[in-house]
Amino acid sequence: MKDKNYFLRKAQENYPELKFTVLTPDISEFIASSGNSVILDLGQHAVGHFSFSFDNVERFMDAPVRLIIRFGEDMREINDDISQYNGTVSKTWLQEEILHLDYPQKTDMPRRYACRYIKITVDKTNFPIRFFDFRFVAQTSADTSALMPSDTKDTLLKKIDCVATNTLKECMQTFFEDGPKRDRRLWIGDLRLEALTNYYTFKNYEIVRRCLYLFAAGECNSLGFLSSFVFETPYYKSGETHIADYALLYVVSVCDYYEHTADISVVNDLLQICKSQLDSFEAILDENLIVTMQDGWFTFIDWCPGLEKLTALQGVYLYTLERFSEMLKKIGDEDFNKYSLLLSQVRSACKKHLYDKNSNAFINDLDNKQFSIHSQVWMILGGVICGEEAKNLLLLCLDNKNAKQPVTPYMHHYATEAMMKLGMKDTAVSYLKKFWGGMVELGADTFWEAYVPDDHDFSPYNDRKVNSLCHAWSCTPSYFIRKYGL
Ligand code: RAM
Repeated sequence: MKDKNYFLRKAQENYPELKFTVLTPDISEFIASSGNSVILDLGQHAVGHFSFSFDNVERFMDAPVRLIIRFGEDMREINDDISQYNGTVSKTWLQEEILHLDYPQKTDMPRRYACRYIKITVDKTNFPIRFFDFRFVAQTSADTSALMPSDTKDTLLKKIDCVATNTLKECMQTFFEDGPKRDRRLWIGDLRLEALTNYYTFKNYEIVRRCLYLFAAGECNSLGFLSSFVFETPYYKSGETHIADYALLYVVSVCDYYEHTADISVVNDLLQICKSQLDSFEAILDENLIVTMQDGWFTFIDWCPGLEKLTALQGVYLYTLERFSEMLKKIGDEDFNKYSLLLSQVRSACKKHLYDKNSNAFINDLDNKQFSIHSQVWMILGGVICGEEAKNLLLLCLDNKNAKQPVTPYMHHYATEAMMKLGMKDTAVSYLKKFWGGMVELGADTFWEAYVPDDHDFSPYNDRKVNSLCHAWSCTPSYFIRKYGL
């Protein structure tokens, strides 16, 4: 019987092995008095546990010491004043601890951190103390010894590829995390892009299976859509958020898995869930075959403020229907005709109801006449227009400063994918170099959750300090570079 227990058992069978590496920072010891601080540099982004020792110098400690230890993914996080925090997500994600230690000892800090820099501030000690034996035990389930270098000859692409694979490596823990600093959980949208990049890099199929099963075990909402995220610690719990586009992208993730493994047993386990996601979506189409927005869920698409999302969501639906029908055809499933017929009907409906013939673009009343890159990209990925017509529209919107712009590497991924789909390889390469290369120029050693070239303080959560600087969905340059031999 394929119930929650079955799926959780399968998820457990595919538990990936974590690999540990001991890192030592650039500084091996220092002596400090009250008010002194030191910044350790691990030389690379790392996810794991920190330990250190300290001892008396001349005078024997006669009172506890009070230390403030800050972990930063970059130097801005080390130097930020975190007493001023205005974010919409919990301040507790900021990585800082206050420790009181009663006597000289080796201290193993119990929590896991994501950082490159560690700042130790001695807030109070009665006498100078000496710190030494700094160790950071880094962990990942990615097997870096199995990673082949990319074949690209282009220096910037080579660099981008390294940063991208590093980002993926850091997010590969006991499942694909969205960000090892925040939210440290498994989200469908992130999973889809991590798995895709993983097929061309670390090739860890086990972790993909685990993630697919973890979602299958989750609870659907009243409309029938899967949870958009799951926790596994301290015990399994599927999230209460249901994102329409993520429910669809779960189906795409299963199709990707089949494309890269031909593993029919996993597909058979998950096929009914995939069908139910598409059928639940079909149930909320109006008489014109256009989706109707529902209470109790939200549509993601991108963190772009003020974005109207209906057209883009409809594009995700088409994209999913196409991928799913292709897979059903390959596996000889009897429902192939049903979904492929729906695909062509919905495509025609989108051209009729979402496209504006005067402006030759997907601008419509359902999205309050908003012109966005998001809508154009998803309608192209959904196959509503193609060839020269699609190329012209894509170039037009990319060039239009008034069009709503992507703010996450997630949405930039799908824009790049649209270019590749239309055979615009050169445009895609320049786009990729400009966007992801921009982060490299700013010193990124992992790619960020959000990046707006004109606004380095942009945050989806109203405070940059809580942005994740090593974020799963930004790892896809390695997918493009390796798949298309860039
Ligand atoms: C944030 C995370 C995650 C994303 C969701 C929608 O909480 O950044 O990566 O998938 O939003």
